Amino acid sequence: MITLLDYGAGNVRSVVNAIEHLGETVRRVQRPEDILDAEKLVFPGVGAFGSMMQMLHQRGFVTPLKQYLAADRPFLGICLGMQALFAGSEEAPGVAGLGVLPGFVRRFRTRLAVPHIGWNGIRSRQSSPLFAGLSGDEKFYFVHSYHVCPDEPAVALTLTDYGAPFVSAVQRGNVLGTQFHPEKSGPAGLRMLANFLATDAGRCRPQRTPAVTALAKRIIACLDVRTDDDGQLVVTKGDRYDVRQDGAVRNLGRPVDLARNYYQQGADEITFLNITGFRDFPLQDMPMLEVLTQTSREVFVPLTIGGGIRDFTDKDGRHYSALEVAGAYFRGGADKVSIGSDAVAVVEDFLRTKKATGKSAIEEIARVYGNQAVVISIDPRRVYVPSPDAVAHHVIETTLPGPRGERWCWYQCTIRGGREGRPVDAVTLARACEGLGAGEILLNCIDRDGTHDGFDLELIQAVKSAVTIPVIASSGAGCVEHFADVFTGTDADAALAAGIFHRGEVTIAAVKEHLTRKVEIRP
Ligand code: 1PR
Repeated sequence: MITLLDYGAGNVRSVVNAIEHLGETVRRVQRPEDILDAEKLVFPGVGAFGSMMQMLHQRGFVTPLKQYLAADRPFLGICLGMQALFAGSEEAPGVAGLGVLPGFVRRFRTRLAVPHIGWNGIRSRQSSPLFAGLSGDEKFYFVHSYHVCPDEPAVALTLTDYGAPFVSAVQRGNVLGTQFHPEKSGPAGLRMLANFLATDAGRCRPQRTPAVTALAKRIIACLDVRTDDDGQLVVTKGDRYDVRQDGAVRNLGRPVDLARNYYQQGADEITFLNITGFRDFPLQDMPMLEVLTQTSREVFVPLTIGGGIRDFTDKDGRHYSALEVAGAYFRGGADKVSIGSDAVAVVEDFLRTKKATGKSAIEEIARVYGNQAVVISIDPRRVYVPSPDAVAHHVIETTLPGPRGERWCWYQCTIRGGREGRPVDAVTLARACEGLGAGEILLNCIDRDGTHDGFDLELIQAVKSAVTIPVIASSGAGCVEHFADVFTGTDADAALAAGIFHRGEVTIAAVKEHLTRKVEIRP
């Protein structure tokens, strides 16, 4: 039996799912006494340092937690749950941490994008029960802006490099902590969790220690989901966003089955897009929540869900905020939500008024769940123009001339699944969304969607060079070489594909094999 310290701040479902998947039962701490009764305690910190400490105090958990830790009983802190062990954090000046380990939590000081998001490696500094069965080449999933700075170098269990080295796991006696999320780190993360759960794990070190670690480029499988004409929820796929063939919706398989398959093949992330979300009321769209709940029980990499994340008033006049819709998905097991049409409306307002309201879906969801939880899905279409100053949009010079030999184009944002073009370009949209608090851009391209012609490198580089947040290149992948092209020809952080994976033309494993030694990837 594992005791889970959940102070009610948010989604700890992934940790529960991972532990249950490993065959253990989980009991949640209800009363302070439950902490001292624990055989093994897992503390997945959620939210921000200040509110975490406040909630621990309010619920009377601080004193028993300090007693438990002082007695050197088995403890695994994850992310903020590890940071809590230290004296305090720059994230919450004046708020005391548990002070069990000497040192402080500091924000990254680097020119690289913060938060540090994605799969990075670890360099072991000492032996640990957590390392059984690990080779040392594994990567783990990180998402954080602050990292621990222990005063005693001896407590550093692993280091990771992001601009400079930082301590990515700690160990003192039976008290362990990881900055990364084992529950979201695929088989390597599950192995680490299983090592913590095991009663007889001996200490060892991985066979190899990399000289330096690096953030991996991610490979993402995207599942466009909708109901077919018989009312079944299916994975479909468009050709330039047209999902019908011979009048019927293409049916490429069942969402949970495909997601499980991609996880097993080594996908670094899975994205579900409810492609009719702009029409349907999302909170009544229970099958989509069910898909997510089921997937998160079997798939231990980050899950993103998009489609229909927006404010909504139902037929009885009850108003649901985008935050409530997103909250339902986070509780269902999502790590990020992706906002499409609503982001265009928000940016149009912002460009008109030159003011952020603080109330948009982007801002509200980022405030409550963190910037990293908000992805903006852009559906642009190329529009050729005769000269760079022909329109008041971000125009680029293209190597793919238009039908009249035009050498210039801009990328028009669309809404409602590409049905309606809006007077805003993809570069401006991405930049504005970053300013409003979005943590990542999912950059589709209607012209390339389903074509097998390769990614639109010009679009991707134009957007990537306008923002500091990660950009996911999407649309057009037709073969493994296209993934190498997008990573060598642009600064994209991740590449997403759909059709070639669903039709079995290319596997994720084949993509990774092709990229090995050309591009940093998660093995
Ligand atoms: O506007 O917030 O409700 O979100 C709707 C979401 O659904 C948006 O993210 C939008 O991109 C997506 N969507 C809407 N209609 C379609 C359609 O196809 N008719 N899908 C659609 C867009 C997603 C792409 C695709 C890549 C890769 N497809 O990510 O997966 O183009 O495909 P490929 O590898 O086969 O080329 P809202």
